[in-house]
Amino acid sequence: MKRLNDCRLYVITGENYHPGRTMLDVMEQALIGGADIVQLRAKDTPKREVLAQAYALRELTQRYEVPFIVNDHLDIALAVGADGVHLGQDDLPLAEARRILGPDKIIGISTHGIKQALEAERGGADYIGVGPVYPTGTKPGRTAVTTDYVREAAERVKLPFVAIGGITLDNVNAVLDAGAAWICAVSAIVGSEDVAGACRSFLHHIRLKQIDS
Ligand code: 3NM
Repeated sequence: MKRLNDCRLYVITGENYHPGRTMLDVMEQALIGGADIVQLRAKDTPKREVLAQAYALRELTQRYEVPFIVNDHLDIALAVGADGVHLGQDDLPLAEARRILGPDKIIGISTHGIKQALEAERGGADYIGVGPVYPTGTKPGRTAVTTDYVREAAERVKLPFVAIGGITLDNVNAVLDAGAAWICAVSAIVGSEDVAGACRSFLHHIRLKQIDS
């Protein structure tokens, strides 16, 4: 199910939800709001807990028929039958991940500049992340790549790419104007009081831009 060209809104699990909400509640609301690909990212969570969350999200995403990606943990992705993995620049190299996962699983790679993007493309990634577009507390300590890199990716990268990092309803239009067709947001969605509504609003902006161009 590699339908990445059609993806518009990628929602990743966060560490901070609106008070009183569980991860599963929030992700279900995101799916109701139209998230069309979901990633489990749990950097500071014990692995057995990540595994349990992955089983639960696998079941949920199957019900909504959207691809399910696991950040970093190939073993967990394989164990739960996820659709793929997302890897950072310091995680397992792409070639090794491909050897383990085979040709059918989705592999996404975080990139922070055009050199990394072209390398991931040559190496057989299925999509790349382009970011962080703006400074973000979700991935602190990384220099923002700004919409300049989004523009460069739109011009030079043939793979589907998702713009990520500090994207909110206030700045998403600038990211779309720079050429992104696919947007990822964590805090602006999972931290919202109305998660489904936040997703609908993002999708509204994305669709308006598509109609425009
Ligand atoms: N990866 P928020 S930025 C998980 O640039 C992640 O590769 C990034 O969260 C990258 O929408 C990021 O809350 C954080 O800024 C995205």
